[in-house]
Amino acid sequence: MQLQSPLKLWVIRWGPYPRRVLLYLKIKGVPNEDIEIVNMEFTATGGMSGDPDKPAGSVPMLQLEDGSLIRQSMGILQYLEERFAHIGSNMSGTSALERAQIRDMCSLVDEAAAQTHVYMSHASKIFTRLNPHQSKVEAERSEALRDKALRTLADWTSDTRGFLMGGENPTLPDIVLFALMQSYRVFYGDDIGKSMPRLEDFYNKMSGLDGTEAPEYPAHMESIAKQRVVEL
Ligand SMILES: N[C@@H](CCC(=O)N[C@@H](CS)C(=O)NCC(=O)O)C(=O)O
Repeated sequence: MQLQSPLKLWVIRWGPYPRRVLLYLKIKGVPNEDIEIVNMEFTATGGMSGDPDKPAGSVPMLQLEDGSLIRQSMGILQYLEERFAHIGSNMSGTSALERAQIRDMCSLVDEAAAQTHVYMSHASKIFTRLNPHQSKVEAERSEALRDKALRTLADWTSDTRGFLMGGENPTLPDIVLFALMQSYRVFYGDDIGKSMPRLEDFYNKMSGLDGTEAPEYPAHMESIAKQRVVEL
């Protein structure tokens, strides 16, 4: 008899948001058999292929045993933290204060991630077809807003080194910030966080952990992603 996986997770392995969840599963040490991972890919027209049964919407997307869906990476991470509370180290905080601080940091990383996406949608050649109105002004504006959020995070954590909460183990903001920085540094060739020593120190610390190696990016997309729109 074939055993059914209890949880189903749709991802694009190299996408910055699905990377959050895949990194989490690796670092947390969730056994492979506890979660079925379904790989999707972008199509040339910006859609997704790989599983015709995937419900509409972005990835990552998590489906529970009863068919319920969790559709946002932060919701998924929060759910997995409760579901796998018995595995690995706690990553969501062990007191009201820690949980609030971790949430604060994740919100700030989400702000930085949204601005980074807007920035790249104006700056990288990979978005020229999807965004025919690429603009130097908009690129610079969103890059500045991204850096403001990242600098705030660096300031909040200036009295710690390594992981953002300063402890022995990574927590959720480490996972989401690293997924963002690694994706944009490696896939887009961007220098995100390079001028901020606190974040550079964080990035080096995370890079030393097992399971944080960069994923394989589709080569034909990576070379276009690294090209900047001429007039920028
Ligand atoms: N806020 C969402 C963002 C997810 C997202 O934008 N995922 C990208 C892949 S990295 C995607 O699925 N894009 C295609 C779409 O939105 O249909 C989250 O945190 O999960």
